[in-house]
Amino acid sequence: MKRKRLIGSAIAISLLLLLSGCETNLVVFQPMGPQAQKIADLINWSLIWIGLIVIVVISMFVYFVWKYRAGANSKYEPEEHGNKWIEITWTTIPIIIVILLIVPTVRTLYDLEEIPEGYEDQEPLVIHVTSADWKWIFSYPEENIETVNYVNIPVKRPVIFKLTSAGTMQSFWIPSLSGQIYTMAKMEVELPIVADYEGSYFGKNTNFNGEGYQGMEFEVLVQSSNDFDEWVQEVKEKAPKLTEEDYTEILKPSHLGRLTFSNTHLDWIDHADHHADEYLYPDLYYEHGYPGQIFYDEDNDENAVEETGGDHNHEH
Ligand SMILES: [Cu+2]
Repeated sequence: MKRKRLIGSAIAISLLLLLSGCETNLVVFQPMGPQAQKIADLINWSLIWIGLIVIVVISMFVYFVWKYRAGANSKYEPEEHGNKWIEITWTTIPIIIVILLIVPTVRTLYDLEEIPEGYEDQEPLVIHVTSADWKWIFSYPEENIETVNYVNIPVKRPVIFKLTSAGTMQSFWIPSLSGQIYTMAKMEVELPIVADYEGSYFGKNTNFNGEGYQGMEFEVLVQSSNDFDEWVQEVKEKAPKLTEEDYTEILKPSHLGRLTFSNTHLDWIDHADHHADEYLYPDLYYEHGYPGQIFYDEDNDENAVEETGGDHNHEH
């Protein structure tokens, strides 16, 4: 009776898991561009091998439990030392497994840093991405326009995101189109992507950085190249100019809706530059009634330079 009930609830739980799995939108398995496709392929490849390993190991476990059960006639010989065949087997198989998983992983990692095959001869659209708590700022230097919390890109044209942060570290992720990449102040990382289908995709910050982190989302609108050009033209004509004062205000920890400007902050600051100011406002991060704090590492070289009045002066 007891066992029956146990099996019954196990089936119920697995059904629940499987069914909820169908309802959840697993974006990672619905790639909308070549980069996301490579990631999905790698995940599938790994899942196949992980599945095979699990099946083999559990089958062997069940077999040996059965073979050496009480009352069975199998002879137990624990002295396997010196058995060349067994030792070669349990050394070779893990090496093969590791190679099968590592080679495609490393190859994919390098592939994701390049413009995908078939798109190399097109001129890529360069978009600077600046993260601040808790918003995403997109600057189009060529078009001289800037958006906050949304980014429009043309379909089937390579886009190179050049990412940096104005202060704390964030993580940039558009699950339908790309892998995840960290943004850091005073440095720049590049993420090339291509979107194969028009449509609206979501992107978000996946790095915990304070109470507003979960609202740090943006929309990626993939448009036909005509629609994109029209949109750029419209922004140039109708959007207001961004001033340095407004921009400093934008960088403070807050949730903003969508903003659009007919110039870019790159005119006066590039946060990727090693000597750019960091925009950190610890007083504005209240947690359980206490303001935030910047923790300095005692043996951090840069702090040492600041204390002795070096050129890294971030005070205002
Ligand atoms: Cu510095």
